[in-house]
Amino acid sequence: MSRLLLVLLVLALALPLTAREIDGATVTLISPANVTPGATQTMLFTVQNASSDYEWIASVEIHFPGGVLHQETMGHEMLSAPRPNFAMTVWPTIPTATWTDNNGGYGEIYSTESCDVWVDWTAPSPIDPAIITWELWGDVFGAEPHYVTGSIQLLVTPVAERTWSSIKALYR
Ligand SMILES: [Ca+2]
Ligand SMILES: [Ca+2]
Repeated sequence: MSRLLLVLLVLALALPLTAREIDGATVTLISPANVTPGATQTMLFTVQNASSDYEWIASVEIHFPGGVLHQETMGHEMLSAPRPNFAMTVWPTIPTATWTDNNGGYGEIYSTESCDVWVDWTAPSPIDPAIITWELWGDVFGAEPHYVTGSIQLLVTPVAERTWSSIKALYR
């Protein structure tokens, strides 16, 4: 085999390993640890970028299993003001919360960063199945994938019933 062919073969094998991004970017639920059916609680997530080819995250979309989302309480961490520049929207019928690149061009969460996002959620009662799904879009820089998805299984804890003995115990 000629040296040129060998070099081309090595390049062909190596490139797919180094140019696959935003593969590995994730959304993780930080709190609450348990979800109470019917209660309104602040859902706090971390969005973690993991791009090795400098692709930045442009949009975050989180789908909830029913219930009501409250757009007025949406927020996100500031990484390097005024970034990230996100438009925050709730789509009630799905229900879905979105943080979307508000100024076009490159994305808003750089390739080594993580960024907290949050929204208040009134959980349905009962909540079944209790699975949140998420989607992340990159700014389409370099190699695919520019879009990744995942899911989060929620722990659902019903409100404990107050018994007479448990109420009396508060006053002992
Ligand atoms: Ca942008
Ligand atoms: Ca890329």
